[in-house]
This record gives sequence, structure tokens and C-alpha cells, in this order.
Amino acid sequence: MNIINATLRKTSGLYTVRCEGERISAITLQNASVAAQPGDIDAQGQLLIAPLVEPHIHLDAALTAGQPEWNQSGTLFEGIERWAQRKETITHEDTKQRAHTTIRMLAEHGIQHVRTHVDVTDPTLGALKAMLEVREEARHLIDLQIVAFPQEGIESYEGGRELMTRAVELGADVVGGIPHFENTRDQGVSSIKFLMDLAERTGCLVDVHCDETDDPQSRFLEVLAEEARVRGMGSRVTASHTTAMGSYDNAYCFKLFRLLNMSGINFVSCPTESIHLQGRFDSFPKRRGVTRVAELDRAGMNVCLGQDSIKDPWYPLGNGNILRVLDAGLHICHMMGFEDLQRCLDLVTDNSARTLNLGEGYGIAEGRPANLVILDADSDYEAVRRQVKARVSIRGGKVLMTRVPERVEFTAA
Ligand code: 17E
Ligand code: FE2
Repeated sequence: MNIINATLRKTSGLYTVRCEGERISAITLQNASVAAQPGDIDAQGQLLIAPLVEPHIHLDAALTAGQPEWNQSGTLFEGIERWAQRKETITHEDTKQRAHTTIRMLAEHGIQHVRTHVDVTDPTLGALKAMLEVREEARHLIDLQIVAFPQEGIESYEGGRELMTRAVELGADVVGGIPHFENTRDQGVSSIKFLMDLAERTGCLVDVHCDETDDPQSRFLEVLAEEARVRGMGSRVTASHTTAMGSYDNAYCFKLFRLLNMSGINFVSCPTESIHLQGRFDSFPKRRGVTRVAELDRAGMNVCLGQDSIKDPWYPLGNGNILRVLDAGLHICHMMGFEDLQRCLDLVTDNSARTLNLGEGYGIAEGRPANLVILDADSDYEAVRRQVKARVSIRGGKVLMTRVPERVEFTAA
């Protein structure tokens, strides 16, 4: 199969990308626009990109907002309370069905790689067992990484350490954590040591909900970064949210950034989620409650954006469209300068792929998997400005999804 007349990011000219079997076999610069042969896919000068990536979502909680009660305060803490109520009634089939429905929403938007945090603070590990099945059943649509996520704590939840260990034995890919939610600062620190040991021993990746609060005293990021640095695990470790960094003073942050850089860890920000959940204990002026996305990026660190929630106890909106989160994120993080707009898709493609350690399993290059998406725009800037949709999604060298563009007709005056 050939995809012809494709614009590739960060280059000029039109390209033909040839796929053989499940792999990309050749990428050639065309002299001019070419006519389609039978079987070709004509990108018509639009962007051909590696798939969009969802680096941070909670599929086990998706589509449960208001069940049994709505989060009225809009805080993270009420979200955790509401989820604990809903958690009592989850079943294997309920979890699987909501996860599959949500995965289709993601796939429809050109996403083919997903990292989901699954709550393992449940003595039965019910959601985890359901998600392990979903990971296999949804392979034709997405690659799924499962994080063993201790929503109610590792040290503060009865049997928390055993549940984490068991989750990894059952097949979780990534070790999670929630140090800012542990009962004491010491427990937060020991939870990080525990989870880093577990990951190092088992070869798992690490992705910690870290300092998801406006409390400027929440400083677990330095602990995570130092553990990653000392163990040489930085590229395999991710700090999600780190919203407290939006409230750290600059003197502390200056010192912190040196460590972050040395550690080489990755960052995920969920700007729509954070602008909604944070700032809730402020009157005015009200903090934005997001981490320093632009500053991390400028300092050469790897930062990407995630949706976090789709209609769950923490966040009532969301629809699978990661470009909506990119749009909001560029606003919220003050990243609408010309240079940022030219390369903004990095935040939802290449940077996220690096966070997920996809390596040579991702990207438009000869020999890599033929996973490709055509967007209805010829640049990053236009893609985000017009909030375009994925027109074609190709997976393993086969067309997975096509979208018929909408047509608008005005009635003549
Ligand atoms: N759990 C959590 O601790 N934080 C979040 N943002 C979500 C779930 C969605
Ligand atoms: Fe999260």
C-alpha cells in the first residue's frame, strides 16, 4: 500500500510512504503531486503523522460521572470519595464495557497508543483483571499499557504493598503511585522507594501521580527524580500532573530543575483536568493549578499532554479528542507563540511516545510499524487551530478507520 502526496512534519515537499505487510518499507520525496494508482491512499497534501498518543487516562473510571453522586466541590479529594462509592459496585463486565467504549472514542480520534492507570486499591483487583483482558481484546485498535495505580495509597491503604506486587505479577506494565495522598510525608517518601524497588526488580516502567495538589509543600517530585537518577532509570520514569510545581517559588524551582534535568525523567500534564480540579481552595487571585509545561520544555525536558478523564468522578467532560486537550493546554500553559504553534503536535505525539518508551515501535521511518494517521490539515498550527479530525487511521499496514468529512451548506440569500 502507498500513501501518496503526504506532507510530513518538520520537512517540506510531498512524500510517498510505502507500507509492506505491517511495516513501513520506503519513504520517498516526490518531485510533484502524483496521481493515485488503484490501492493508493491519497493524502492530498495533508499531514501524515505517527498516531496520536494518550499517555494518561483512567479507563476503569471512564463514563461513571454522577454514579451514584456527582462531584459537587470539583476537588480531587471529592473525586476520590465519589470513585470509592462507585468502586463498590463495579463488575468485570461493567469495567470491560466502559473501557471498550472509551477506547473506541480514542481510536476514532487517531489515537493508537494508550497508557491507562487502573485502581488497584481493591482487595479483589477486579478492575485490573478486567483491563488485562481489554488489553488483548482491543489490540486491533490500540496498544495498551496498564499502570498499577494505588488510588487510595500504597502505605495508607490496608495491604497496599501486596496489592501493588500482585498487580505486577498479574501483568501490569507500569508501576504507579500517589505520594501526595498518603497520610504522612514519610509515607509518601517510603511509597516512592517501595514502588521504585518494585519497578527495578520486575523491569516495569514507572508513572507516578506526583504532587497533584496546589500545596507548595508537596515535594515528592524531588524524591522521585532522585530515586530515578541514582538508579539510572530516568527515561523509564514519568511524573504525572506535578501541579504543585505551579505553586513552587522560583528559587526552589531553580534548584529542582537541575535535578530534574540530571534525572532524565518524563512529564505528563493534563491541563483540562488540572484547571478544573486545582485552584479549588483559592478565592482570588486564583491559581491555574498546572505544572510548568513551557518551562520544562524550554529546559530540554520531555513533557507531553494527556486527557486523564472521560466523564468520570473527577471530570465530567471529555470525548477522546486529544487535540481538544492540546488546544486548552496551549492556552493554559501560555504556549501560543509562533514557534510553539509550529511544533505543538510534539506534545501529543513524539513526546508522549518517548514517555511511553515506544522506541522504534513508533514514528515514520523505514522498518517501523505501519501505524499512521492522516489529519485534515497541512501543518501543526492549522491542525490545532481548526481542531481537525483524523481522516484516515492506518494500523499494521491496514486501514483501521476512515472519516467522511462534514459538509456545510449555506442557504442562498
Ligand atoms: N485519580 C487521581 O488521583 N487523579 C486524577 N486526576 C484522576 C484520578 C482522574
Ligand atoms: Fe490521573
